[in-house]
Amino acid sequence: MVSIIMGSDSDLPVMQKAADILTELQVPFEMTIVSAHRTPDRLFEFAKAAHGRGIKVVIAGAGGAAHLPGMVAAISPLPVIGVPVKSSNSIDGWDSILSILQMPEGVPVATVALNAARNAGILAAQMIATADDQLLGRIAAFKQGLEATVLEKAKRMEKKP
Ligand code: RP5
Repeated sequence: MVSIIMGSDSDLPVMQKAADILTELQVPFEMTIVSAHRTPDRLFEFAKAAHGRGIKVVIAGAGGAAHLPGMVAAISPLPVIGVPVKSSNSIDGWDSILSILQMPEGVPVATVALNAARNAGILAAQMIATADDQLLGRIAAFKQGLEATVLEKAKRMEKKP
């Protein structure tokens, strides 16, 4: 249902976090490398075919001059969530953030924070959940878990002298 793609295997330590939360929320996904610059034909093939294969959302991560999410959004009718990656060729991460974020009108990319692949996974699950009540329930439970964790931490902090 979700396709996680990234420009290089060096993006995997960041992008794995999207896969982990999708696994936790029981959302089926695939994961592979598609490089806008090094495999442009593969990019076109992927983006043209993804919706026809039943993919509903694309999560695309890349670093530096990060053109992958924007190019997928240019070609595919699917929603694209972009993950800016602070890679070895990033100056400070801003290059990747701005390359993914500053899309022209008509071609949106839902850009998450730097390295925030976990949030990309959550957002993708939320998109899928608009047509899946059981998944919506799991996401609601996940959010309750976040609340419970913070309240527990607050209790512990308040106990300290
Ligand atoms: C980008 O260049 C990739 O998404 C990656 O973040 C970065 C570096 O790639 P490698 O040189 O490590 O393969 O296109």
